[in-house]
Amino acid sequence: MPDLLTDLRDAVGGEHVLTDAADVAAYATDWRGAYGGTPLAVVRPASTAEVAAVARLAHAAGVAIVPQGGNTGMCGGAVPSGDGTQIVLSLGRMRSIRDVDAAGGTITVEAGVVLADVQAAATAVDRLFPLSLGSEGSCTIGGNIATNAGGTAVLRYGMMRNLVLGLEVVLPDGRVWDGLRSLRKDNTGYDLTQLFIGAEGTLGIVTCAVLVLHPATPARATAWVALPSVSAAAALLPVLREYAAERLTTWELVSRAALDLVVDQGLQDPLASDAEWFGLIELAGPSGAPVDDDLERALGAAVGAGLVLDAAVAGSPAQRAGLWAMRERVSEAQESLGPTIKHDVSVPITSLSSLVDRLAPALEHALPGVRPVIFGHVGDGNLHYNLSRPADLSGDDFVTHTAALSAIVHDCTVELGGSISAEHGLGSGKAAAAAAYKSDVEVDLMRAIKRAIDPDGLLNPGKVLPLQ
Ligand code: FAD
Ligand code: 2HG
Ligand code: ZN
Repeated sequence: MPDLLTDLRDAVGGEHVLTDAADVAAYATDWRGAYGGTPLAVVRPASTAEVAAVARLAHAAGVAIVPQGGNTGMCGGAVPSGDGTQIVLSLGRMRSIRDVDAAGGTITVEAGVVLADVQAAATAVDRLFPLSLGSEGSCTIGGNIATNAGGTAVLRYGMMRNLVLGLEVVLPDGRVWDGLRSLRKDNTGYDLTQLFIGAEGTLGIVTCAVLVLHPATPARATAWVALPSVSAAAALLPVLREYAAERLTTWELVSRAALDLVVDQGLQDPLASDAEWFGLIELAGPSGAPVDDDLERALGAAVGAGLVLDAAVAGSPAQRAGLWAMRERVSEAQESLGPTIKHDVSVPITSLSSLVDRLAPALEHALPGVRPVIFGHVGDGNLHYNLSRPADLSGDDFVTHTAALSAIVHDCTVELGGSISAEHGLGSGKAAAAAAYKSDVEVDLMRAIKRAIDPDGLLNPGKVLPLQ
């Protein structure tokens, strides 16, 4: 493709079209090394006009584009195929915060802005951008929108789709849709903004977004609790809500196996408890909100009802950070056991304990010694039911069991009325499985939308929907 590469260099500048193996390596493989390929080139445009020019050129040449933000995704959505035919389009140079409107409660940011930078810009004007993920230091707003990211404050603020008012999107043929509106009400037909959210770069390339800012919540109260069971974790949610109402922002679960992993990494166990289940609770509110009292009363009621065995309440910002680390470091700590087979499932919260009770024996039967490392967003009914290899099995041998083990987890989840991807999306890794669980009608509708917007199938092919 010498002509295309020349044209791309003319469009974005020669130094921003990477083709050397060493230069493209970081863009070719995901952060875990679980998914990867070989790009034709990595192109790094700096503006919406440059993104549009790249899309036009690729469209004319019949070359596919894979949008990429921070490359922290879990399902291989941001990496190219292995045949050297696809362009990775990195939004990493589009890092401008175009506008902050504290009075109107909005912030307008380009797609490559890192989530933590948006949070900091909101804090600087005494507001809150509430999306909160363990990867917030490197994931981007474009990636958060494309995956409809969740995280640890969904209970109070919803998922990313609840935090987006307007979008600017480059379409597969290079046209630009300017939907950068900051309206709270707009019933003028199909909601295109929501269509692009969660589409994982298969319908358009997000270049800019208007996001919602919330009031700042400087008052925070945080506890780490030991629990008798998963059903107690589920039963605790209405108790916490009764005492904290909308001040409850976080209710997260950590299993014993997950706790042991972070303790092995040098973190200090906040409770010397031999319980099998633990949790992180956070309440937040405006300055002066009685979050400490609310938390104390909620924990008192929970202990009285036998739902909490023991609790440690953070007495300082450092202690709070220590409690949060027990939850946020699990994902990274599990990598120390070798390759992880990840599952990101959700079920109605009242079915969580059935899910856990059914899966343990079924997985042990399928692969004796397999180690579940379970954690996640229990308040949202969302568990990361991750698996590590049996001690006597190599990582390479372990991953050959992926299809069989994932089928057990996913079948059980679907039987309980759940979803096989709660917050991470489908990428290439789960596209076929999701299609198999959906009805023909649902898959037909999804394919019709894809064909209408990307008739040549040039935007992130094979992601979300399997290739036909
Ligand atoms: P990428 O990985 O680069 O891309 C993800 C998908 O979005 C790909 O399909 C890509 O093609 C598409 N895409 C990226 N940018 C654009 C764009 N501008 N336009 C169109 N498509 C685009 N996720 C959660 O939901 N909740 C969590 O709690 C959470 N915790 C995490 C913790 C850790 C330690 C890690 C490593 C990851 C975690 N994630 C979590 C997953 C991940 O961080 C999110 O999916 C995040 O939203 C991805 O952002 P990114 O910029 O890295 O996107
Ligand atoms: C989290 O909640 C992330 O920590 C990562 O969604 C989950 O590593 C995982 O499977
Ligand atoms: Zn998560």
